[in-house]
Amino acid sequence: MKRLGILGSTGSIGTQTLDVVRKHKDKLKVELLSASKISDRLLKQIEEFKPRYVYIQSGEEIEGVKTFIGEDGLKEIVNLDIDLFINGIAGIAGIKPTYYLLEAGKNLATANKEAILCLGEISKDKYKNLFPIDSEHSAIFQCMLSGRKEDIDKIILTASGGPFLDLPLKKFHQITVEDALNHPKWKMGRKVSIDSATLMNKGLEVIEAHYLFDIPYEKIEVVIHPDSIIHGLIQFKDNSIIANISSPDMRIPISYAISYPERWENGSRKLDLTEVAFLRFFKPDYKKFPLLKLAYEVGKLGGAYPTVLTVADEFAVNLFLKGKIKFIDIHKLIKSVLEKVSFSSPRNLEEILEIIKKTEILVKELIKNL
Ligand code: MN3
Repeated sequence: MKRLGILGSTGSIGTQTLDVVRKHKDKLKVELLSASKISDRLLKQIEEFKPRYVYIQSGEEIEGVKTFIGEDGLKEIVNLDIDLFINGIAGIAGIKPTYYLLEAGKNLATANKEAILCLGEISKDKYKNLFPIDSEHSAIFQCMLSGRKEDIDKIILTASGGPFLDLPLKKFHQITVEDALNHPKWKMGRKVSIDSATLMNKGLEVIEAHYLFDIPYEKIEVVIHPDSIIHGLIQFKDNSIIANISSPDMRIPISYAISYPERWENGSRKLDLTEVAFLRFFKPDYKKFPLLKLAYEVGKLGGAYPTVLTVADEFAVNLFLKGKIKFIDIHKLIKSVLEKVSFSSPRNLEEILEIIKKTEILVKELIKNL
């Protein structure tokens, strides 16, 4: 039995992870469920999976189950007898859990790219204990199994292009929250859906790939692939390309992160290549999607900048989701934050948290001038 701890169990990644668990009750046991707070969905999950432990960021003890709460609880759960943690927390709230789990030497399957970016400068030595759930990085992880790292010519991350791939730039000022949440290919949470619409998601993934696989930015390429059938590719020095191909379904990378090196049935749809018929690839349009280009620049700067980018983006996306800023203001706001900050490279978690706090204060000031 593999004992699992699922962080963010009520979110998009968490519920799809539990879908995979339902199919393999003979091999998997949910030991810990975790969410930011108590909700009906969490209580239903506790009833169904009967975990030994529950962790919530805030709230009261839950009857009938050992409950860990808050920062102290977090430091305790990382030492529990759990074979694999799954981090499905959305956004920068995932930083501390990722940090403490890596410090405790735990196996961690993570979909939380924000934490990987913010902790990159201090924790990247420990990223070898990570199994990527992000579909592109799971793809690259799998492609890497067919060659030596030193023989990689470049890694290629594919992007669906999001809902506005064909929308002319002059109409971008009219984009509504509903338009932006309407992703054509993937079933995802709200933050990553907006990031996909701006292509910031792909920018974050470029930096994520740099830290996870220790590959220089010059060797990381993004290609728009609206069909979302190929998730990632590696071109080796002999010009042979290895690709990872499947229907777009997060249960595939989730189940692989859990079953590695085995491969398990996971409820996803089998891909019929004759149904796909043809595949399209384009270069990204940086005029329409300037955040992708900005992410490359930020990644190359390194130091505190990927953290600043992550925080500014999360803030800007939340403001857009609340209807407080326009879609095109997301880029404006992030860019002006990056122009204003100057931080030295963080050396520990405390310094990263300090950068986050100061960036949040700056964003709040800059919003007033939008
Ligand atoms: Mn992805």
